[in-house]
Amino acid sequence: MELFSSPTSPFVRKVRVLIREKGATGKVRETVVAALSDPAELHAANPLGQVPALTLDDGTQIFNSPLICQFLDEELGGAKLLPPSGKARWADMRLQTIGDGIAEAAVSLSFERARPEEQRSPVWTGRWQRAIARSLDVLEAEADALNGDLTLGRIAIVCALSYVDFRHDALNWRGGHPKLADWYKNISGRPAFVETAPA
Ligand SMILES: N[C@@H](CCC(=O)N[C@@H](CS)C(=O)NCC(=O)O)C(=O)O
Repeated sequence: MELFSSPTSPFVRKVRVLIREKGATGKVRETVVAALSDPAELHAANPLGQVPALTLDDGTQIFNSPLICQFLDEELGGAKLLPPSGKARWADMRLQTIGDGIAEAAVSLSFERARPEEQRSPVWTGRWQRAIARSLDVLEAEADALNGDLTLGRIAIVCALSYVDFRHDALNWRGGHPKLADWYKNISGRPAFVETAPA
């Protein structure tokens, strides 16, 4: 299997953390590509032109990080990171959706900042910042539920918060979110997170 990867993408990082938590680095080759340079190999793996993208040995292409993570959670064996069924599964998928949503808004802010100043949209910048702020408030209110075994949803939250640190530390996400900040501090010391930290 080949994973088209990036060292800074929070979506790729979810997949890379999952692989490491399962001790399966030997089963997935990681190829770094620059998505914005439109490499042909990435387009062959994902018509949407985004990382992460996974190509199986039989040529099957799997893309969009929640789908890749779900596939690898089953394929790589070991302890499941997505709860198998019922309320726990939906709760964890919801958590993953919040994490991915924060990451999407934060990545959009990064792309917007890279544009010439006169082309930036204050309207969209404000909407993305407020989406992040509201999501952080929800996570703070639900912080007690974040404790427990590592799950895909929790991985997504760590990857999103870490990306906000990496690209948007001026947003100071820890301000007003002390329980979330404590949880993040404890969990982000896991080797799989340390090894995949954006740089
Ligand atoms: N929903 C997708 C989002 C992936 C995504 O936005 N990847 C970014 C890098 S962080 C990318 O490849 N952007 C290039 C583009 O959109 O053309 C997922 O979860 O995999």
